[in-house]
Amino acid sequence: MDTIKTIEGDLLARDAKFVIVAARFNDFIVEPLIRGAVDALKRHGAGDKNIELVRVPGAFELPLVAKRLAQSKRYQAVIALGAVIKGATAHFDYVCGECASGLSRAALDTGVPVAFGVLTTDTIEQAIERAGSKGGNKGADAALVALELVNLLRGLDQ
Ligand code: INI
Repeated sequence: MDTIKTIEGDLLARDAKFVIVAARFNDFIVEPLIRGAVDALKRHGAGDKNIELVRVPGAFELPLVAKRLAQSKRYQAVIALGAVIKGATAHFDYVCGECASGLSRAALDTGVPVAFGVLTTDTIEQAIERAGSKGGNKGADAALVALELVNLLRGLDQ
């Protein structure tokens, strides 16, 4: 493998601009995801002026707004954050399904990376674990994926 040309994105933010789009629903989980994403971007060199935050009501609304932000060409990547926690009805399945497929479509339709930092958990405990406790911070993970994709796409253009 050492002898073949390999293209990978590194984790240096350089001058890239990022926008976080975050759901207010389950904000006690989403706020730590936002903090994790911002912290990860800053620790990899992004300045305050290169990170913006947009809030939407719930995870179902993330795709529309993520797509609009991606289309704006103002950002090199969009980081979508939310928390969908299973309830007693099928609502969870509809919100998760539309959110995941819509975010994927936003990226494919625009060519701008859209990181999927939306927790989809059976319980509140599972969400807490993934929002900055023993399961790490999925907001930070999503931010680093966005950063890597920005640099990978730049590498593919060269
Ligand atoms: N939105 C979430 O972000 N998380 C949830 O857990 C959730 N649940 O369980 O209902 C949720 N629902 C709201 C949804 O995202 C929309 O905002 C709403 O349906 C209006 O379009």
